[in-house]
This record gives sequence, structure tokens and C-alpha cells, in this order.
Amino acid sequence: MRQSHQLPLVGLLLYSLIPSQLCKICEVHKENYSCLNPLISTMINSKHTRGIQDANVLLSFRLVGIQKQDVEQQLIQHIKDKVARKGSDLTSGQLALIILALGECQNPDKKFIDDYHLVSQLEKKFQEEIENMGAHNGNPLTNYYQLSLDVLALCLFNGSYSIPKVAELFDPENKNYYFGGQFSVDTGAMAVLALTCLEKNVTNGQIKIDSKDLECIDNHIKSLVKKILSEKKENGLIGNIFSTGEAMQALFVSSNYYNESEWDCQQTLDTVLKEISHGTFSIPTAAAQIFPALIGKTYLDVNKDSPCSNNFNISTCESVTPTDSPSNISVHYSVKINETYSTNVTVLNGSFFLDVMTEAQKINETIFSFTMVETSWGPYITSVQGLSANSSKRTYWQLLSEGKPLSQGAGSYLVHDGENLEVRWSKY
Ligand code: CBY
Repeated sequence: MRQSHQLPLVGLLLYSLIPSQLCKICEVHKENYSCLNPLISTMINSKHTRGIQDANVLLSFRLVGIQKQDVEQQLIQHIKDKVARKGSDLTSGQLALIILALGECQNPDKKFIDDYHLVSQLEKKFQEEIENMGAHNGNPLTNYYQLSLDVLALCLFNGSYSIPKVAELFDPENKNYYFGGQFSVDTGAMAVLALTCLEKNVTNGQIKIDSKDLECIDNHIKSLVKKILSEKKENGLIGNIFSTGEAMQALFVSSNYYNESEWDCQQTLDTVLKEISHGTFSIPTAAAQIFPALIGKTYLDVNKDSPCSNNFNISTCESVTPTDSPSNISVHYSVKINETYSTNVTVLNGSFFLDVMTEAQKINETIFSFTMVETSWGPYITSVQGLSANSSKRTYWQLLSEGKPLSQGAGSYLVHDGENLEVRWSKY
């Protein structure tokens, strides 16, 4: 780096990074930790069968300091089996999450990261994402949420990546931050965490960076934070309830980019606590993603050299499943491609969207056939009538009720009597 570049660089760093030491984090007070018990129960009672859910849960356990030996050992074993069985089939973001989970705090699993060369595997997968963007109109193999996880894991675990490329890719105007024109708060928040990690590594001298790139990254963070804040709702949620935890993390690490008056953290926290008591976080991944922020932690706190902590005395309670009266309900179900194909379906009260799709498929195997894959959030519908979603073309099957997109997946959205449900062939 030339001398003439150093002065403005130092100035920028002093401006942008020193105030972050003073950042205010609102969090649940220790005496109210029992409010978080439903989240712990959901994570402990998870069936460990879904996609990469285990890595989400393990990361959360370690980050917040929940030590429950038997559960932890089971999670670790599942994750290791998964890597051994389908290492190269994992998506880049899945691998990044696994590295974050196995590598957080001083534990014997770090050896596994080295033995299986997980960091260099991630470098390769990140490169493949970029190559796919080159070949397919700027569309990555997965999505920008996963690319952000990749950069975050590479940054925290000393992987290599091109900083100018990252600065170019993560331009806030890039279409990959948007789904159907709507800014994705989850994606923006993860990008802020990743970019902030880069900035931190510049200040602590771990990486050298051109002042032009640093300024560019700094501007990206500023603008992403603005976009995140503009998705704040009246009740304090940011985006929706499932993106709020990650948005909080992003706002914790970027408090020098906005004024105190722009975000009432306590209001957000209160609304989330209310939702916890209503059982909103019944999916282990949902519980795992909200938890760190509630006790003031962020993914930037992942540190391979810090001792593992124990903050929670766990009183395991069994998860309560609501008892449904075994009555039937009837819903209207449509598949929309260009034409609309509809049917009425009768299912048991307490059924999910997926049950409706399964019943419809029994009624007409050709019109209502579908396939799905398990993800950490439950089933994701991959095809209907043989027509498959494709990331390189930004196509997917959107789920709607009364014409409005759902904020839950097919396996967790509870349907109601008389409801109009739809799966619509869409572009994002
Ligand atoms: N994780 C990922 O790769 C997913 C990233 C994510 C931004 C994610 C939300 C956020 C998160 N915290 O994990 C995401 N969804 C993406 C990228 C996508 C796109 C996936 C395709 C791709 N290129 O990778 C896409 C197609 C735009 C998408 N999500 C679709 C859907 C719908 C799924 C319908 C189906 N075919 O099954 C759906 C149901 C929206 C709809 N109405 O159709 C949907 N997503 C929802 C609701 C959600 C939320 C889940 C909430 C819940 N309780 O189930 C979500 C948390 C999430 C998962 N999607 Co997307 C967003 C939110 O509401 N806050 C990394 C990996 C390692 O795990």
C-alpha cells in the first residue's frame, strides 16, 4: 500500500470503527432468561433430520452458551456424518454454517475442520458461486444469503477470497438482495455481518486492503443498514418476525452507521418476546436464528480461540403439541402457471399447507403432483406438475393465501376452513 493512501484510510477507520466499541446492545436481562425457555426446548427437542438445521442449532448453543452434553454430542455427530456422506453436495452456505458451528469456541471439533479441509472446500464453493453468476446472468448457484455466509466464514476462519470481488459483488443495488422487487432483510443483514467482519480484520491488521475497496465496503454497509432500517414495522419487527433476529445482529455491529433515534431496540425486543410466548418459533432453525440477538450476541462473536461458556441452567420441558379436535375443514387449492388449476380439498383441522398439497395430489396425480426437498426450515417445494424451480433462472413456486405470499413454508403454515390457497409459478 502506498503511503499517500494510508492517511485517508486511517481516518476512515477511525471514523467508522472506533465508535463501534461504544455500541449499545439491548438484550434480555438475566432474571428474564426464563422467557427464552421455549426457544431452548424447541432446539433441544428438534428431531435432527432436516437439512442443515443441526448446524444452526449447534452454532446457537455455543454462541449463547448452552451446554447440554448429550444434545451437543448428537448434533456434532450428525453434522460430521453429513459432511462425510455428502461433503461435496453441500451448498456453499451449508458448508459455511457447518464451519461456524464446529469452529466456535475452543472445542475438539476443530480438528475435523482441518482433517476434511473444510475451509479450502468453502473457498472452492464460493468460487463456483461466482462462476455461476458469470455464466447465468448474475445469478449465483444458491443466493446472496449463502454468499454472505460464505464470506463471513472465510473471514472468521482465515480463508482466502478476493476483496475487490467481494466489494463489487455486494453492491446494495445488486438484484440478488431482492425477491420480486422486495428487499430481503435476511440477506441484507447477513451481508452487513460479512462486510463488517472484513472491516474489522482491516483494523486489527489481519488483512491489507486497498483504500478504494475499504471505502466501497464502508459505503455498502451504510446503504444496507439504511435499507434494513427502512423495513422496520410499526411494532418494531424488521422485515418479518423470522428476519428480525438477524437484522438485530446487523444493527448491533453497525451502530455507528445510524442514529440512536432511528431504532428503538427495546421495542423490537419486546415484540419478539411476545411472539416467543405465542409459540411462533416452533421450527428449531427459527429458534436458533433469533436466539443470539436476544442476549446481545452476533455471528461476529464466533471465535475459535475463546473458551466455551455456560450461561443457561436448562430446565428441559417437553414441547407441547396443541390438541386438535379431529374435525374436517375444507379449503380451495389452486396451482397457477399460466392457467389456473383448482380443486376443493378436505383435510383434518390442524393440517398444514403441505397436507393440502398431498391430498390434492391424491385427487389428480397429473395436475397436482409435486416434489419437495427438506431444508433447515422444513419442506421446500421444488416442482409442481413436473415444472421445476431453478436458481439460475430465478424461478420458484410461491405459496399464497388469499392472493398474499405466506411468510411460512408448506410444512409449517396451518390452514383454515374456507381458505383460498395457491402455489404460483413465479420469478424472483
Ligand atoms: N438459507 C437459504 O439459502 C435461504 C435464504 C433465505 C433469504 C431465507 C428465507 C432466510 C433465512 N434466514 O434462511 C431465502 N428464504 C431464500 C433465498 C429464498 C429463495 C430460495 C431460492 C434460492 N435461490 O436459493 C426463494 C425462492 C426466493 C425463497 N426463499 C422462497 C421462499 C418460499 C418457499 C416456497 C416453496 N417453494 O416451498 C416462501 C415460503 C415464501 C412464499 N410465500 O412462497 C419462503 N421462501 C419463506 C416463507 C422463507 C422464510 C421462512 C420462514 C418460516 N417460518 O418458514 C425465510 C426465513 C426464508 C427461509 N424463506 Co425463502 C424468510 C423470512 O420470511 N424471513 C441458507 C441455508 C444454509 O440454510
